[in-house]
Amino acid sequence: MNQLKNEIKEFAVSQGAQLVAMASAQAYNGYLAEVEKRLQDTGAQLEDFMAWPVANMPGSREMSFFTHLSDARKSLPTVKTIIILGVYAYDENAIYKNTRRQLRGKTARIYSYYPVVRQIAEHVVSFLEEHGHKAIQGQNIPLKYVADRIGIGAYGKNGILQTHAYGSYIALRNILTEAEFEPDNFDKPSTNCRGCERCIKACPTGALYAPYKVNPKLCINPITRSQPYIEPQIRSKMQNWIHGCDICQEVCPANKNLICRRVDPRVGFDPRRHASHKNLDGMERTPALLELLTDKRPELIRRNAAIALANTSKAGKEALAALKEQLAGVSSGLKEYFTWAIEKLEQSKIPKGCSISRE
Ligand code: B12
Ligand code: SF4
Ligand code: SF4
Repeated sequence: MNQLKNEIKEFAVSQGAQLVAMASAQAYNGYLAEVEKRLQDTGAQLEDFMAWPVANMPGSREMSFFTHLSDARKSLPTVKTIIILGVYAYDENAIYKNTRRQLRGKTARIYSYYPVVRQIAEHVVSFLEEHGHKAIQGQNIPLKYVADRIGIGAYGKNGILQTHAYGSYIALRNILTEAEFEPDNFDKPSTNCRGCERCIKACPTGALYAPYKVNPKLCINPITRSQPYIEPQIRSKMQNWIHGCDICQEVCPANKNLICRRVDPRVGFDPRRHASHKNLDGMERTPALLELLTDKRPELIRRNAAIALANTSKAGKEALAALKEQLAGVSSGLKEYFTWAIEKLEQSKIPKGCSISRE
């Protein structure tokens, strides 16, 4: 089996994985206790976590998703080994300097690489099956928690797994298999986290409410991807993020000296295979805000683009004209955001010290 283990690792690397590690399948009870505490602290519900209920799972609706994650046997009852894959996601498209002055929206770096790590995982599953071992792939376990325990990396205070070679920009995925492999026994790495708490200070909405802890109700990531209504005071804090948010990773010194990789051709998104990307439609490559406002895009993206324009310091006349042009045709749901964005941009044009007459 050791030879097959090495072959699988070599195969995953040949397919583009930077990290491959194996752990024995077990239940993660410490994880569940922490989730319960998180739910109590924040009053968050399943939707806030971008999670989904799991049918027939005992316990509350909120816990069903996490209970499912907490034990790999709930996804594959005969599982013996968990294989974790990691793909480095900081590429040449991810250089976002000064985008708040450039009518350009930002998308979370790791999301572009979910389709990449998923495709590699699918190939590894086929490889295992060809060798007679049942396997499935997905996000069936608490990936950071398991990766931290087996020593692929360690938690930062921003709540994200950090690695020495790739910082925190690593897209993770698991394979569960009936094949029994010797678990990897890495030395626990010293953490990259310097404890500076820049991540906590920089989080614009206060979503990082304590070291390691995220309130999903305030996190820009789920807000841009789902939330039906965004309060005006949160809109102003969203900067120009239109799908996800990387602020707590951008400010982190552990990510400062990363060398960006070449873009993997598989980052092109596939809506049939990854539900959370159904709104992107190739946006990672052309996140120009004015184009995202148009009715060629889903409502959620148009809403986020309007908010991002309002938060873009040099948006100016061009943005105002585009928002006004679209305003007449937008749905009643979108109208509020477009009107808010227009007002915010018009206000920002008024020189300081002037007052507005409302007559
Ligand atoms: C639910 C979820 C979310 C929720 C909740 C986030 C959260 N931090 O819990 C929301 C929607 C907000 C979210 C946001 C994001 N997510 Co998310 N998310 C998940 C998901 C599905 C489960 C995570 C989970 O179990 N959360 C529950 C909490 C309780 O678990 P935990 O964060 O591991 O908490 C542990 C620590 O707090 C630790 N702990 C507590 N106290 C202490 C003290 C010390 C000293 C230490 C060391 C540890 C520690 O114990 C807890 C229990 O184990 C995973 C996929 C998966 N199946 O694993 C992706 C996942 C974690 N997300 C991911 C990403 C990329 C993001 C975003 C960066 C996306 C973006 N750019 O917009 C943001 C980051 C926000 C942040 N700062 O965490 C990646 C992370 C990759 C990585 N390198 O770590 C994952 C693994 C998905 C993937 N396939 O790669 N996410
Ligand atoms: S910003 Fe500082 S405290 Fe936060 S994760 Fe990075 S090193 Fe740790
Ligand atoms: S992803 Fe953005 S909003 Fe969410 S915790 Fe990090 S900095 Fe805060």
